[in-house]
Amino acid sequence: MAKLAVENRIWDPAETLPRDALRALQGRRLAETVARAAKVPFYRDALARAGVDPAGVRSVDDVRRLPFTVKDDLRENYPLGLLAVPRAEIVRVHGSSGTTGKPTFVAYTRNDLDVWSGLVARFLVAGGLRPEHLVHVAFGYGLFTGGFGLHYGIEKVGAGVVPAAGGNTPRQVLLIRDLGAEVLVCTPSYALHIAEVAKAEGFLPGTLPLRFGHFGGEPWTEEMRVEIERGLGILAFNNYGLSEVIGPGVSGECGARAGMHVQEDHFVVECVHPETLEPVPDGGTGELVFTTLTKEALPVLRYRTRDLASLDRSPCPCGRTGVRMSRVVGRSDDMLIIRGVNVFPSQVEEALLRVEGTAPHYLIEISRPGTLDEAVVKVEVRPGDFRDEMREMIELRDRIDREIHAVTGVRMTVELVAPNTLERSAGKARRVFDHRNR
Ligand code: DLL
Repeated sequence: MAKLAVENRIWDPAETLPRDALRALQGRRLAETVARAAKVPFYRDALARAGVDPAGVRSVDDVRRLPFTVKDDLRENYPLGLLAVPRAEIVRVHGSSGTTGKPTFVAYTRNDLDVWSGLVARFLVAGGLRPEHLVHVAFGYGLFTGGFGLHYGIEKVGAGVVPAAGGNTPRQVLLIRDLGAEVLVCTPSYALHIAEVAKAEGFLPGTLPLRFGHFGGEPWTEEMRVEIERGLGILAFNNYGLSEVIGPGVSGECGARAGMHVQEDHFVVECVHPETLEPVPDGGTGELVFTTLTKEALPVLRYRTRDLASLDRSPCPCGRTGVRMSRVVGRSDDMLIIRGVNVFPSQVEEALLRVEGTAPHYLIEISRPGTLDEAVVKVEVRPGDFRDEMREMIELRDRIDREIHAVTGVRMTVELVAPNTLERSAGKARRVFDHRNR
């Protein structure tokens, strides 16, 4: 069995519920959730179509009879059509990228926020956070659930927060050093970048006050963990979540760092084959599907995450009983995460369609030359619009640049190419080349 890297403290006794008690609790909460969801016209219809009588849902095994929810369902019910409470009960709204220009929104009641901060507190404490620590949060604060989600979890533990938000890395290093933060919270790629900048500023690994790091929001590897730990002289922990389900806090690592415990008293997790939607046996890789058990404002039934991972139900030395999910090893759709921001190729296409003079031929190349992602969009100019004049071409490029930024929230390098120069494919066009070595 894996050794624990930190002293094993448990924030909430519910994390160690025996499996049979946990299943019973899940069954009760699932019945409540389905009853609540049935008040939403979208779910009322979906349940009726699936032949599910909400009153007949009793055990957690009934989850398999429920209809699936996908990101487009949220989009089609834009902005908040899946709300299960009166609008007046909303105390917070967050959002994430949709497959096109519009984001998908999620909402929280007072109780949802309380549950959420408790879930974040659990994984932070499992990974070494103590009330006496100061935590440097370098996630964006805004519609993204990372900044505020972690912020309130840290406060719940009673630790201090430095809400640094993203950007200006030398200043981040200065704040960490001068305020003496023991814990760093951000995306794993940004942690690597902070390590790189700290080194360039003359800090030897381990000379910053940092001791622990909690990273998530994008995929990363064990190799990256080793690099971050060496570069910053810390222990690094992985945590996972998605806005549609709640945000960060769906699962997180304990001191064993052998998978992320899913907070099963609040979410039912399934691992299914992405095409047949049939269950994948434990240990096999499939798409994770979550059903919320306690969310009031926006309960979701069988949300298809598109994240590919596996589940491990073997006992953990930390005593937590929640099933462990592996790292996310891929996606069953084409969503990209560029510098922590979720981006769909269809968004880039939508931006290009807004600009006259571009042909529908483009490709996106993503790489990580240093520690940060870089995206280059190559766009073919339509034959009639191809000019020798530099000024016009620069204007066109700048317009595309602005539209892509407006739709995706990410700055990409736009390269205009001459008509008919991008390779045509006989079948499905390959638009994305991801050279990042994850
Ligand atoms: O990224 C929530 C979050 C914020 C989690 C901060 C952890 C820390 P979304 O913006 O909705 O929410 O993006 C969700 O990000 O479906 C995964 O593809 C990816 N993702 C999140 N955490 C991890 C992780 C937040 N630890 C999408 N490893 C998810 C791999 C992750 N991928």
